[in-house]
Amino acid sequence: PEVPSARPGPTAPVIPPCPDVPPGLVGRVVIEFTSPMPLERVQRENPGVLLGGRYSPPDCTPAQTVAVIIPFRHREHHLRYWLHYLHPMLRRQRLRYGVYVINQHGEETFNRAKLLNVGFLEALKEDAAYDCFIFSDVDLVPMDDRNLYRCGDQPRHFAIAMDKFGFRLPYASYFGGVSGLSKAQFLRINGFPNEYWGWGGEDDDIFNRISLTGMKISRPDVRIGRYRMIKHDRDKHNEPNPQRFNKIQNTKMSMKWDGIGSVRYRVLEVSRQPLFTNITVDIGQPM
Ligand code: UDH
Ligand code: NGS
Repeated sequence: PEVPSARPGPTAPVIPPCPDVPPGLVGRVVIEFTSPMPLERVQRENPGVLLGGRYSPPDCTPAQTVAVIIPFRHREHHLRYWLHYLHPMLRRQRLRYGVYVINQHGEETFNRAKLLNVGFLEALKEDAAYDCFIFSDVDLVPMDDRNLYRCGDQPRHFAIAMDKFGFRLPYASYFGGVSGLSKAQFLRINGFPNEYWGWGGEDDDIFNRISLTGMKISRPDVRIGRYRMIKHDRDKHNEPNPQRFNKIQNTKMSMKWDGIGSVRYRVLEVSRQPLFTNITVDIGQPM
């Protein structure tokens, strides 16, 4: 018997895969942090972004689903600029994405890498389709939309030419600011360390994990990977961690037991805002 062929009717439009090079990128973008940036304005300018900061291009089907994870505490004013510049850029890049702000509860010592581990797990709880994770500081805005926020066959470092470093790497193994790993790459390095409390070294530990598992870091062209950082003073409760120099000598051992497999935390609130999902979490304190 003949099987009737499925006909694409008016109710089932066929959406083609997104092209490798997104059409309509503009290249260099002017970035400044002087005029005030009300959230209502950012919301108004990004009507296509759905509750929780989710977006999917209307005209093509992306190959990946990207979770953007931001470690956070008391930086609302930076977040408004970040959302203002990044949402339009990510839309132009034709990404299917969601934005997750991982807000450390309380006033204990800040722990950036542990918050990023929480972001990985909590984003996957929201949507098991996430297969690419971009980890971004809240104060870093790309100056060129050709710096595509997606994952490749090696872990990617995006923030390679920051204004505060004279638009180049401060040192060859620098992996701070903005980075991206596929789900498989992230699991291969047992995620990020949970035991770097306070400022510094956690990005170097992540670099070590990547090298120790035989992966190589991929980076954009230095003319494209340019960033502006929003100037700020040192935060309270994020003092330089005096243990960081010792700890980064020990990654080969510590990564076996300290990572995504051992992270302990308590989610206090998940709140879907118009432009991002806010996850407030108790991550404890240094032992
Ligand atoms: N973060 C917060 N709140 C904090 C601390 C850190 O949200 O209290 C997040 C935020 O996403 C930030 C990231 O963690 O972008 C990295 O922390 P950081 O901005 O403190 O690190 P950075 O190296 O600055 O940029 C260190 C202090 C430099 C002081 C320079 C004074 N001129
Ligand atoms: C290194 C830190 C990194 C830090 C980088 C840039 O010394 O965590 O400086 O810092 N490593 C250690 O302390 C072991 S910055 O100039 O942005 O303040 O990311």
